Amino acid sequence: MSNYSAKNIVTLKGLEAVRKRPGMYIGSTDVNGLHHLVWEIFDNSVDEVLAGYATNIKITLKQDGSVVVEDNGRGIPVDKHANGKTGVETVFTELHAGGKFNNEAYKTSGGLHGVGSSVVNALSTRLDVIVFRDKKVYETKFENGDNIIQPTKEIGLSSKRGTIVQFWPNYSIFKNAKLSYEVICERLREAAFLLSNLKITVVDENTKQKEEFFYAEGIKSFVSFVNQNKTTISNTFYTSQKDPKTGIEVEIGLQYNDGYSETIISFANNVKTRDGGSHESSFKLALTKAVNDYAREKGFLKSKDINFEGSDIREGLVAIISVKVPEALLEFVGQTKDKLSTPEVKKVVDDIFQKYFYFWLNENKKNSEKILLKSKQSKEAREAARKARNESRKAKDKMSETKILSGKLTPAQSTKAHERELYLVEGDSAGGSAKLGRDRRFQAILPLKGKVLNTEKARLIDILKNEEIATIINCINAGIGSDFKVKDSKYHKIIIMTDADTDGAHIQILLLTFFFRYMKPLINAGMLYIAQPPLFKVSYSKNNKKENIYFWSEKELKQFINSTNNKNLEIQRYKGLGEMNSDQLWETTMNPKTRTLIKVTIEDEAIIERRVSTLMGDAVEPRKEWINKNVEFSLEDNYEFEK
Ligand code: TSJ
Repeated sequence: MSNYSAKNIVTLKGLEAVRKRPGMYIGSTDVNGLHHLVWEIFDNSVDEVLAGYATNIKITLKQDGSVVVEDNGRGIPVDKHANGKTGVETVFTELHAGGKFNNEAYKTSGGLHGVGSSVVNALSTRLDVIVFRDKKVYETKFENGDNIIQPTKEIGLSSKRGTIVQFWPNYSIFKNAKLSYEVICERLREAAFLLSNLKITVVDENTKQKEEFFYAEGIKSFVSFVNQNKTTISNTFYTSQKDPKTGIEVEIGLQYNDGYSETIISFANNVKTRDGGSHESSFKLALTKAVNDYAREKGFLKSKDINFEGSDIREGLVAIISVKVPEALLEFVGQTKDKLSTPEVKKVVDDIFQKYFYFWLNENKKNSEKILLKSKQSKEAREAARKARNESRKAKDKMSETKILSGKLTPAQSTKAHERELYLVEGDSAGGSAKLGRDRRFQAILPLKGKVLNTEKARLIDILKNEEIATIINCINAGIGSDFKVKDSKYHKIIIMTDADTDGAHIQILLLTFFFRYMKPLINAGMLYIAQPPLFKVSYSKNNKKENIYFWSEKELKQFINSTNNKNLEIQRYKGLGEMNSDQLWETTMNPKTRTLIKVTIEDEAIIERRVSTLMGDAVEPRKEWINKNVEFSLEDNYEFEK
């Protein structure tokens, strides 16, 4: 570790540039951008952990909307530099003043992280720093970024070490955004899995919640966490190795459950690689090779049998892959720099994983037997599903497509997929209103009768037999599962429209489960939406004319009632879409000019994976209970899948 010095600090632009175009630095000014501020500060403490000087990090959400991040590291340097500023002042007022503030061997961040603490300062109305260092306590305060209202000064003595940063996000930049304790916990829990010697505490003073994350077994604990509510069929395989030639470190944990989905979560230098990359693809190939080799060696696959495909071996797999790549070799690609492209990683992962996993298979006979059996069943199911699909394709060729869908889909007139929207509507009566109310030029309606199949506990072959699901697949016409091609989708928006009640939420969850499992690229492309029908209608007379006004939450309704002098209000609470006539449905829920749609996004794969399997794998009761507890039937401008 070299010493901190002013030479390493490069000044590029003033903080004004950040305030002018915040999105350039933190991605957006919505709730994600707001959370970026927290990650940015937190990552600096993580660097201190990686450098070997800190073991604890604590994050506190204060009642006034500010955030406190503290660690027990060496404390940000407070000595003065050539520019006349102290270390702390430099860090927070000069853009890209990072230099040697980052761990030299490993860049901890890719993508949007690592833009610098000064960006956080630029986007905060206030920021206070307290440094405990060399038995002294130093304080520095900033206002609106550049304005140093309290230059670094000694304020006392202490034997403690560490840094405390408190910042007040500028909420006039992050309009309406609110920090989420849950989102912060999810991200920090993940950090604790990746850094097994780190203890992270999260406190929310608004709700008096508190959580501590410490996982001595790191990635092994991560695997157990994802599998927590599932029935596992193997022990956890775990290895952590370093390749001496390249300096690349590989850590892999995996365990099988009795389900059918695969969850692979990968990281490069502690940054999640959502789009995978060389470490993930190499892992998959190595897994396929190891299992096939083992199956041949043990005579489980005979010479006449063809090999398992990779997907056969990945049913029910939970795997976490973490690689650490020396900065000189580190390369990311893709629009969001979420994909590792370092080619050297391939051989290293392949060599290490194949070798150690093959050992493990040999040493854990009971586990390997189950894995082989499961792979065999997957292979058979895959072959059967292919057959069924071919048959249904043949059947479809015989009948005209319109005939299959007759009486179900009401198509749109436009021939251009990018203009078309598909409404999946709960129930026939609402479907009728939607048909009458829609704009026939670009909106298609598919009414869903009764309950949608729970796709979590079924194999693809049975899912294809389900009429509702088969119709949806047919309408979208872009394949399913590994065959799904988002570019072939016949619609650019798929909109789920259900009643705002428990049953509606249930249907939503079943549909989301289906899309999550079998058409994930559609969600990733931002093409899946949830319609928001209003909860209340208020009618009143104005100049002898009857007027209707709609509300999406009780709060809005109450505000309106309190603000109006009109005493003759007729309030109706909508219990379902069926209570609206077609005009009302168009006006409130379907007209692109006036409607509110919620885009479905996948925020955190591990959490969703766990939640989907917990909720969907179990009986109906826990699911209903969860919906009642967690689904709020009100307007949300940033709905996430897990909501
Ligand atoms: F960057 C930041 F200001 F946002 C921030 C930095 C926020 C928080 C909560 C903690 C930190 C931070 C920085 N914790 N620990 C450090 N360590 C250093 O900056 C440091 C200390 C000593 C030396 C040295 O060479 O003596 C070098 C560094 C980088």
